[in-house]
Amino acid sequence: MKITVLGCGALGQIWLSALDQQGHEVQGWLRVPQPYCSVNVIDLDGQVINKTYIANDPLFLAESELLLVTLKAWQVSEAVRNLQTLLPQHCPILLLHNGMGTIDELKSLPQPILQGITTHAAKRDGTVIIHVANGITHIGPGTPESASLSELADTLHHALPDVAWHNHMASTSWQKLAVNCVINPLTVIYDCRNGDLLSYRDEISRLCEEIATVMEREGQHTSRDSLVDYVLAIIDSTAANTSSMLQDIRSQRRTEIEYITGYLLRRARAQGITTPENSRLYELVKRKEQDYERERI
Ligand code: KPL
Repeated sequence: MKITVLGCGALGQIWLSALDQQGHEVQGWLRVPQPYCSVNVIDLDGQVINKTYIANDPLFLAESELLLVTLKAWQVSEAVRNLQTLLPQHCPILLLHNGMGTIDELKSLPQPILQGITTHAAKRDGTVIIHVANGITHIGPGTPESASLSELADTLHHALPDVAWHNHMASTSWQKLAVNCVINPLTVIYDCRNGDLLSYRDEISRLCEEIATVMEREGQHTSRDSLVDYVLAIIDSTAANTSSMLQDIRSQRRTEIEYITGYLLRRARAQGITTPENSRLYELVKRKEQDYERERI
């Protein structure tokens, strides 16, 4: 397949090299236009992959059979809209990021949109991307036109396993949102690794209670206790991780809070539910973000 990967950060580089190794024709697309992009990845076996791919080629884009978007949630809408007119109308757009809300922003586009969530973990060490943990990528339809694209899961699975297709992504997306609403802001507030959150069980429980209430109203069958169990299991399996939000805060980058807790709060407001614990964390993360954004002005 001919595939354009929009966003050449850690996840983008891992996908570019995996798809290339599987024999797909790939190009990267960068915000600052340049004709080449470099991939510098240490894979799970410790093998170093150092390659250069073409980038930002509009002709390649016009022939692409998949646009894989690995940008941060807050970058997605604008970047995809900028490319949309160059992209064939039948070319699926697969969004792979934390949080929810981007599908609502893009659903008027003619291209079929797919939603994806991944548990692969990667970290940047200087100019090198280290693929630290294997994971599962869940994909499924984000708009009705993409419901028939399940074979894409097989194609992607051969490049970077595991990839699972879900006809209904809402349940998977909400579960992941719940995890990110708890782990990401708490690691920022306590400036700690995921595993250290085991000391804050009461807070986790209060957050999950609010999240479960919103999810139930959104038609997701869940409970505080099942969410707590799920979140604790993820804390345990990612104990050594520095959450993506804490990495963003430490590097003074914009976080995905608007698409994680922000999305939860918008749904809660629409349902007339109050969420004081989640609102408090939202405000605290926003304040940290604003502190360094103000310094830049
Ligand atoms: O998705 C994650 C993130 O850091 O964004 C978790 C699951 C919390 C793992 O670190």
